[in-house]
Amino acid sequence: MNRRSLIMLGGFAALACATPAWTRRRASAQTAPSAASEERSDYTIRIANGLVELAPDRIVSTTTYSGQFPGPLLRFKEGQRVVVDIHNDTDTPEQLHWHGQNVPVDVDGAAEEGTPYIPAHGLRRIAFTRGPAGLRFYHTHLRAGADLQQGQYSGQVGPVYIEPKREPGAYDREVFLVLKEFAPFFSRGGDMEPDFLAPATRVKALEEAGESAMRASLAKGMPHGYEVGYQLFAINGRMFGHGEPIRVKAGERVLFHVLNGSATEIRSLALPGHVFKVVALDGNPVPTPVEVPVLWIGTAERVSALVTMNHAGTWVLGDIADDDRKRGMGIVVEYAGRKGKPQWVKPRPSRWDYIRFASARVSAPAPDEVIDMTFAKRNAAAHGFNEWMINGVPFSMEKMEPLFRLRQGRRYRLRMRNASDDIHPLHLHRHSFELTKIAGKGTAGVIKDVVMLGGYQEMEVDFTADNPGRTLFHCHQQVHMDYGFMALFDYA
Ligand SMILES: [Cu+2]
Repeated sequence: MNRRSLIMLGGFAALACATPAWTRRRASAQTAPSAASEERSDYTIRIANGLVELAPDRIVSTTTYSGQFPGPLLRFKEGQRVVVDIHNDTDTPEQLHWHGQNVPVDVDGAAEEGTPYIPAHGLRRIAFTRGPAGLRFYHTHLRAGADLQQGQYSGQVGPVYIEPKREPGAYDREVFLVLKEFAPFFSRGGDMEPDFLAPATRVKALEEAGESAMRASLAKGMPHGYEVGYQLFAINGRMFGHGEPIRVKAGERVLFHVLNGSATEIRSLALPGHVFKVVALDGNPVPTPVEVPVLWIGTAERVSALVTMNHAGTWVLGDIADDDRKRGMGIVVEYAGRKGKPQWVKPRPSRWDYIRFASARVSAPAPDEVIDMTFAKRNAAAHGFNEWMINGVPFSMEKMEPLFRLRQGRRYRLRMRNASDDIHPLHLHRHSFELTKIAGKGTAGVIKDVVMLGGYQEMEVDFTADNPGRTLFHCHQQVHMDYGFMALFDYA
C-alpha cells in the first residue's frame, strides 16, 4: 500500500509542495474546514521533524508533536467539547489517533476507519467531546512497514489526561511518565518473550498448531521473521541520569501515570523499597486497587499507581530488564535532603495478573453474541516479516474490508485465541472492553482498551456496540499490525 497516496488530500496541500514556505503556511491555513472557522481552537498540535536530546551525546532526529517529546500533556475535562487544530509540517499525510477515547470515526485518526488524513503541509481542525475520564494518549496511526522513521517508531506520542468528576484515590501530586525507545533496528527474530503473565495456562491445541507451523517453516530453510530492537531507551524523552530527578518528600503520596509509548515493546517498572498501588488501568479505575512490586505495561497500555514515599534515599525507578535500564530506561527518585548515587535493587520475582484488580463478582453479564478470533503467524512470509492473520485472513490495506458486523446496543464477547508464542497487546478503537475470562479463569469489572494476550493463551473481553461507525481492532505491536494483524468491525 502506498502511504503517500493522495486519498482525501486537499488541493491546497498539493499546491503547497511547489510554493515557498511563507505562502505554504497561508495556503495550508485555508484547508481548515470553514464550518468551524470562526471558533477559536482550544489546542494546536504541530507535527514536524525535529531533534530530541535524550542525552547531550545522544540526540535523535525524529517526528514529534509541537517540537517536543513527549508531546504536550493535554488536560481535558470529561464530557466537554474541545476544538483541536492539527498542523502537519511534514511531507507525509498523517493520522493522529485519540487512543482510548470514544470519539467518532472522522476524529479517531485511523485511515482504516475512514478518518481523513491531515494533509502534508496542511491543517485539519477537529472537534469532539472528551471522554471517558482518565489517562489516554494521542499518537500517529500510520503504517510503517519497513520504514523505521514512520509510525510509532517516531516520536509522535503525547499523554492526555481527562479529569474525572471523582479522582480514584487521594494523592499529593501527579507525575506523568512516558516510556519510549529510540534508534530502532531490525534483527532476525526468535527472541523469547518475558514470562510474567498469570494465569500462565496454555492451550495445548494452540501450542501444537503454532509450533508445528514454525517447525515446518524453519525446515524449509526460512529464517526467523524480522523483529525490532532499539539502541536507546528513555523516560519522558531523557535517558537515565540526564533528566531532572523526581524530587519527593518523605510521606508524600505520588500518583504515577505511566504510559508505554513504545512501538513494539512490553515494559516493566520497579522502584526499590517501594510498592505501587494500582488504582487505574488504561485510565479506568480498577474495582480492587492492589499493591504490586513491579508494573508490567504492554505496548500502548497505561497504568496509574500510587506510591507512598516511605523509604528515604536516592533510587532508580526503572525497567527490571538490566540491559534496557542501563541503556536509559530509568529515572532518579530523590528524597529531599538526600544525595548520592541512585540505588537499584533487583525486585523479587512476581507475576502480572489482571484478575487481581478485578471485582469480587466473578462473572460478567452474558453477551448477546460471541465473536471467535484466532490469531496466527506465518513465519517470515511477507518479504522477511512475519505475516499475521485473524481467522486465517491478513488485513488488506488495499481492500479495507470489515470482517465483523455489529448491531448497535448489543453486548459482544470477543473470544480470542493466540496460536503464536508472542504476547500481543490487543486494542479496540473507539470502545472500551471488560475483561471477562483470562486463560480459562472468569473475571469481571476491569475495563481496558488494550490487553496483553499471552503466547498460546485464550482470553475473552466484552464490549457494548455503542459508538456507530467503522471500528478498528488490532495488535498494537507496530510490526504485527503492519503485517496483517488488524480487523475492521462495522455497524449494520
Ligand atoms: Cu501482536
